[in-house]
Amino acid sequence: MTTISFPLSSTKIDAQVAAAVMEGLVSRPRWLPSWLFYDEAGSRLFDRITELPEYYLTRTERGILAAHAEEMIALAAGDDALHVVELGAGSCDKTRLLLKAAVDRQDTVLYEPVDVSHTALQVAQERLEREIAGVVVSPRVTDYTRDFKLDAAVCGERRLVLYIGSSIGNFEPREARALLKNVHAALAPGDSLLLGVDLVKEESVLLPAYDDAAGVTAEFNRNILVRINRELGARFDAEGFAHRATWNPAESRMEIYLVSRRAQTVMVPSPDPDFDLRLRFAAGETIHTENSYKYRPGQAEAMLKAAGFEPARTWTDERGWFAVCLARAGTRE
Ligand code: AVI
Repeated sequence: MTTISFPLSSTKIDAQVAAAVMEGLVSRPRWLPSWLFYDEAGSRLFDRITELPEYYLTRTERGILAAHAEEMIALAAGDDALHVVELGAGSCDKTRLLLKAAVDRQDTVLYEPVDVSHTALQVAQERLEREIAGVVVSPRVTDYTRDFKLDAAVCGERRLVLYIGSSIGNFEPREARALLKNVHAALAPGDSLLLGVDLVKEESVLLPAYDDAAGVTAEFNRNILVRINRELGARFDAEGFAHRATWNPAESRMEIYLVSRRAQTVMVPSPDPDFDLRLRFAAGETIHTENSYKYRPGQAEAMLKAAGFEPARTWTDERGWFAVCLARAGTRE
């Protein structure tokens, strides 16, 4: 393993990663932000998760979109042309269903995926332009969780923002409200948001979805330590941490942890060697890496209302496991 020390490679080190790690790992209880999962290896592992038999979310949402894409697009477009914006580069698979329905109505559709990852955007652009004639992809590299703005609306056009995949569930309720408010502020009357949320269900379904038999989610979780080793020169033994997923009914969320299998000390270098971190983990001590909130029926709509949207329609699957909500950013005069 190449060990990177701060002074030698400071230009390469993402200050945000360093700050997040330093803050979270010295806190008690210890934690790491879940965005750290998504380096290249983590994004690939997440793609594998979406295909696992236990991970019902992607499959269920795709079923809802497949059944109702035309209606969703028709409601969002009204009599205007639709311009589709997606937060996150998106799984082309699900987005394709909506873009296909839009192209069937209006021949050409402008699709603007917004993501921090230039690579993810490039992949989405190549795939979608190749696979759906009439889709013009205009990628935007931005961290939409910090800064979300859109160009002024064109006359005769309505924007539809897609925030699907239950990504909103990885934000704390306060952060989720703030994010939705920002999206609302960027939209004009007549524009809409399509939001995918995972719903509360039996623990016997939730637990395996976040702790699969093949161990892919465990690898995804441990990859956060592999990333910290690579990017910050830390010395985590990733296998020295077990994966744990628990359902917290009081908070209505799945919680994901890394659990130290033994007492161990881990070195994390700092820019000044005098301040290198020596993290002492007791056997059984945890690092909280993710929350995944599950909503009760009606809760997502209430959150959308609180952010200024007018919920228009919600679609669910037969089992009531997942919901896709369409909400308007006000009515056009
Ligand atoms: C990306 N996000 C919606 C996933 C979820 O279900 O919360 C991330 C994930 N974590 C573990 N498995 C999947």
